[in-house]
Amino acid sequence: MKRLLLTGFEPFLSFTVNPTMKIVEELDGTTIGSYEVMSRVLSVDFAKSGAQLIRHLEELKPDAVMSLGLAGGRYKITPERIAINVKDGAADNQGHTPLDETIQQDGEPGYFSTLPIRSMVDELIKEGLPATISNTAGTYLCNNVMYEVLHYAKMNNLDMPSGFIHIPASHELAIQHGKIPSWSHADLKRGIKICIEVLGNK
Ligand code: PCA
Repeated sequence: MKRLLLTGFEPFLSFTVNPTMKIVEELDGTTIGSYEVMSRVLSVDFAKSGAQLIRHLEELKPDAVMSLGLAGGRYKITPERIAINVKDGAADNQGHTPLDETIQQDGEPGYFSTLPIRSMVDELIKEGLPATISNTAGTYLCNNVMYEVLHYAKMNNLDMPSGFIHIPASHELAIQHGKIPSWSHADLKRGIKICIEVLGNK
């Protein structure tokens, strides 16, 4: 059985709940397609989350990594195409606001996702769930985490499919927030399970 490291994030900014946290916690220890899921929740912290993730990679030695993040305001499931070597954004949960910084000084300007993003989108749509490839993961923590994993895989010559998927808000979050579109938790979770199945068929 292959092992998948599935990560989510804690709440941040005006988002009092992070739907990715509940999804990864519920999928932890389950088997989906050819993968056994091992979940971890990451901090929204520019100084910490990269190192946190590398520690999980070294400890769990997964065959693949799928990281999830909330994109409050998006209304589709959006596998990300690329992570860029930039940290810049709103305050993280420790109040850091990096400006035009690089993530890794010796890193490439960008790394493409090595997850089967086109097949994931095709299958989600076939299953009736709105989805599209996103061409920007932003420059906040989600981009940061996606970049760190792909950089680590490259530096260590690992054949480890890795990448990031942004998801819309859950109804629970949207009602608290008041100004963003949302999906049911069940549909968000089903979407992620479909993505893991597609990865397993790769
Ligand atoms: N989404 C943020 C960081 C944490 C999360 O769930 C992002 O898109 O960068």
